[in-house]
Formats: sequence, structure tokens, C-alpha cells
Amino acid sequence: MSVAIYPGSFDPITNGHLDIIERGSKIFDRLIVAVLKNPNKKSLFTVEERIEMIKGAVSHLDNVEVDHFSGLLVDFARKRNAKIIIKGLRAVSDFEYELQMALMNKKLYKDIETVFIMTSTKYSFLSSSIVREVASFGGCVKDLVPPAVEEKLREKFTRKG
Ligand code: COD
Repeated sequence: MSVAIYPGSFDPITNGHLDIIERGSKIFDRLIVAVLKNPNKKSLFTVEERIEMIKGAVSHLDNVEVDHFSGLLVDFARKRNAKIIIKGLRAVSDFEYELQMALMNKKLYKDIETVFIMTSTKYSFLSSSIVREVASFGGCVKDLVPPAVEEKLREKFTRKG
């Protein structure tokens, strides 16, 4: 059985992430969306909130589960018996960073392979950070994130403002 991990910060999940998850779930038997829990990085949403939003967005996909990890991704991969890491690529700038990580992950765990899935053109400009910025100034993020995430962003920034 092929088990793949799709790791990320997902702060919050966007339709670009969801597109990669849906396409990845058709290629591999099981796909684990792994949310990084990094106490040193300031995030808008807590890990629990991020997981809840992802679970809601992937509930239609039977072979997808959501988990979290801290520390090295390869240690999590070993623990979950996964030998494939999925990454999304939007631009050459993504590639440079992702290549470095893929090579380091391979050095740390020789059995791991990183598989890159190209972004869909309509999401090629999309990132969690741009969504956070637009939402923070009251801009419309409909069509960029799942409806429940749009709602959560509205709540977050209404409460803050
Ligand atoms: N279209 C396609 N792909 C996209 C889009 C889009 N619109 N938006 C994002 N993606 C892809 C990203 O390229 C990435 O592959 C993935 O989705 C997740 O994106 P983010 O922004 O939520 O997550 P990142 O990039 O912050 O995640 C970084 C990791 C958590 C994967 C990384 O820091 C990590 O593995 N950390 C663990 C520590 C470790 O093992 N370090 C050593 C590695 S060398």
C-alpha cells in the first residue's frame, strides 16, 4: 500500500492546498495531511483550528487523514510508515527551496521520495500568507479558501479589529 504525506503549515488551508490533496489522493492509496506544530513560528490559527478546518475540507475523500507533527518530517514519515512526501510547486522560487528540502530529507532517510505536483493555473498565485493578508484588510477571499475557512477568517479578524 502506498502511503504519502502532504506536509505543511496550512495556516490556513487554501483551495490551492485542497487541489493538491484531491489530486494526490487519486495517485496514492493513503494520503496523510500533516500539519507542522512549530512553537517558534507565530501562526494565525492554532494547530487544533488548522486541523479542524482541513478535516472539514477533506471529508469527501475516503483515503485522506489529517495528523500533526513536530520536529523532523522524516521522523514522522518513519513513524507513519510513509515513504512518499508530496509537495506542491507554484513557481521556480518554490522549486529552489523544495529541492533543498527534498535532498536533505533524502539524506536523512534514504527510502523517502519527494513527489512534486504542479499547481493548477488558477491557484498558481495563491498562498496562505496572501489569504491572511487580504482577509486581514477585509478583502474577499471567497473562491480562494473553503467556505468554512472564509468564515473562520472573518471571525478571527472581526474579533481582532
Ligand atoms: N498550489 C500548489 N501548491 C501549493 C499552493 C498552491 N497554490 N500553496 C501551497 N502549496 C504547497 C507548498 O508548495 C507546500 O509544498 C505545501 O503546499 C504546504 O504549503 P504551506 O505554505 O502550508 O507549508 P510550508 O511550506 O510552510 O511547509 C513547510 C514544511 C512544514 C513542509 C517544512 O518546514 C518541514 O518539513 N518542516 C519540518 C522540519 C524538517 O523536517 N525540516 C527539515 C527539512 S529539510
